[in-house]
Amino acid sequence: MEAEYTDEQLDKLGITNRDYLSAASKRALAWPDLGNEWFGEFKVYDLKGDFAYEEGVVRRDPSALIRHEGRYYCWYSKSVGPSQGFGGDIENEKVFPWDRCDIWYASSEDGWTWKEEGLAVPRGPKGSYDDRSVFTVEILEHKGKYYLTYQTVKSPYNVRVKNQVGLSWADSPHGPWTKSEEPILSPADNGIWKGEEQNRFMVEKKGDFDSHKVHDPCLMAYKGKFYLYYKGEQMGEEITWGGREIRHGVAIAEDPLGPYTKSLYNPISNSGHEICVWHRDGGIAALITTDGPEKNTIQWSPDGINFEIQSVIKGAPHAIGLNRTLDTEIQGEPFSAFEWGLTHQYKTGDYQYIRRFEGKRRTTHVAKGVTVKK
Ligand code: AAL
Repeated sequence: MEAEYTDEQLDKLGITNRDYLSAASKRALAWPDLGNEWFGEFKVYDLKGDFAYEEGVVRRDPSALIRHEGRYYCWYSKSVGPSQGFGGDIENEKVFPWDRCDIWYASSEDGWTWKEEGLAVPRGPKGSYDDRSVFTVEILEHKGKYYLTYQTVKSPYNVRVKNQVGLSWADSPHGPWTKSEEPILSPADNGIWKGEEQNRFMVEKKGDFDSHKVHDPCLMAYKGKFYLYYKGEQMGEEITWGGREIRHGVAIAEDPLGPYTKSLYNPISNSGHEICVWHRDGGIAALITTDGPEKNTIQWSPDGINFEIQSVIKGAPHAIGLNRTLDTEIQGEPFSAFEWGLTHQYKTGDYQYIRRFEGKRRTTHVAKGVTVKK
């Protein structure tokens, strides 16, 4: 049976003739009736002090911002020197800018000039699960305690190495940090590599969406529990019609220290990259960037699990550290969660630095010199 469309629907979409609907018009008519509240654009700026670009140093993947005793705080991955990739002596070289990282932190009074406070969480001793790199950190402040979740790699950092997630906690943003003895999250164990060669595309079986790596952890207190959002990478990853196969999952715990159980609904996105999630209207909102057919969308779920697209944006700064001090859970327009925060940018393939983004809802498209009455 043909669907019935109203004249208003056709008029809004500018469709000429209801008897001659193109495939595109049929798709447009099936779209949900979404407003413009989640649509906006971003600008990115250089920062001052210790977040100004520094030759020879990698600072990347900034955490969310929290405020403590009148200052903003941010955690990030820090390493030094160039990366050599996988071609050489991986035992002694650095394969990626995020290899051989430790977690450092910085503070700022105004969000523009940053002071590096020092090391927060170092790599573990030789033989431990995090002996090679600790990186891509997020912060949760909950009931006067502080929780850092981050990626971990154990040596040797070869192409097929599995990445896990670690946790450290403290009573103050300044530490001292207590590390979990074991990782709190690991890749699914149901993929099977093909052959012995260090090749991540050769598999007998791909396994779950997170069979190779669990990345970009972000811990949220939600509905009396702890939701650990993360990015999965799959063994035998392919390039699809939407680009890389990257999806997000969530693991839930009763206590911030765990144990974390992966949701049976995983994966909870079919696209994305770095996790960027925030509380909104009793649910969880997510920015989905970089990879997959639904990249460059903002999505929202009423339950932290079932996400629907709310807007399609031009793109967004990468690896966003949201500003958790903004009161955007129920206040203001949804896009106001992006009023300002931190991101990183590639200066070169070897070196990244932390910058500031500002995001603004966009409602008009006008020529220079034209004023629009709102
Ligand atoms: C980022 C993140 C993770 C990856 C690497 C560093 O974009 O997805 O953190 O491991 O790249």
